[in-house]
Amino acid sequence: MKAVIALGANLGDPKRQISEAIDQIRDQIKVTSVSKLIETEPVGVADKQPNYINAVLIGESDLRPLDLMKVLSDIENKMGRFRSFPNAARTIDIDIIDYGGLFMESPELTLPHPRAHLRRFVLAPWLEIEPDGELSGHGPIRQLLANLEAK
Ligand code: PH2
Ligand code: MG
Ligand code: MG
Repeated sequence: MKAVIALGANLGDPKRQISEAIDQIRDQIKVTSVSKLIETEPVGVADKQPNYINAVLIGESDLRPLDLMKVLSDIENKMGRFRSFPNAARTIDIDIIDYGGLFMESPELTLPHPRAHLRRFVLAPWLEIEPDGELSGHGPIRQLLANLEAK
């Protein structure tokens, strides 16, 4: 199944951490494309935070969703991710955006990512590597991005 995975970091050495996380993901699943690393302003955070580095990759995996999530959260933990409060600045964040078009809702994981359609920092790098990509339940990412630009 195709997995769309978003990465973000805004503490430490974000570019290095994003690259390191991508290498670690490559060790575990087949990665077929990786976007450029982009710098973005923090979105939806209450406190003052440094800018983020964001990227999106597309991979191929047959793991069950929660097993894929475990692979990714183990990488976050190994890289020193520390959870203080939601949306706190972080050394690395790895989110599953869409996984084979699956819909699921559990305390651990919601698919597709419930806020992805509103996040330029996810949609723009995704569009770069998959111009005809679609977010399940929301439609073409090109259109979703255009909706945001129009606001
Ligand atoms: N992640 C968040 C909250 N806000 N803003 C940007 N620019 N990039 C992110 O990755 C990001 C954010 C929560 O995961
Ligand atoms: Mg996130
Ligand atoms: Mg996350």
